[in-house]
Amino acid sequence: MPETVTTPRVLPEIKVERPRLYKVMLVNDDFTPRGFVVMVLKAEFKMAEEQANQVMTTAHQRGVCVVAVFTKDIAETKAANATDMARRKEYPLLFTTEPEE
Ligand code: NFA
Repeated sequence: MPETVTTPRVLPEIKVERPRLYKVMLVNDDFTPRGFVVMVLKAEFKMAEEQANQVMTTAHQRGVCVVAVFTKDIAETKAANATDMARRKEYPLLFTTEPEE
C-alpha cells in the first residue's frame, strides 16, 4: 500500500522564554557579627572576600543589599541554606528572595 507523504505548509512557531530571575537579599540586623555575615556570603554564594565585605557593608548601612540573582529554586535554596547557617549559631541573620522586576 503506497504511503502519502505530506509536507506541513506552516512551520510551528517556537517560543522560548527565559525563566524569571529571583534576587537573594541580605537583611541587616543589630546582632549578627560582620565577620560571620562575610563568612556566610563566601561559603554559600562563593563570593570573594572583597565583594562579600562590600555586600555586608551595604546591607549594614542601607538595611538591605542584593546578594545575587538566580532561578527561583536556586535562589530559595541558597537563601534558606545561608539563613540556616546563622540559626545554628543563634544569630537573627536573614536572607530573603524576591522576583526581579
Ligand atoms: N549590623 C551588623 C553589625 O553591626 C552586621 C550585619 C551586616 C548584619 C549585614 C546583617 C547584615 N554587627
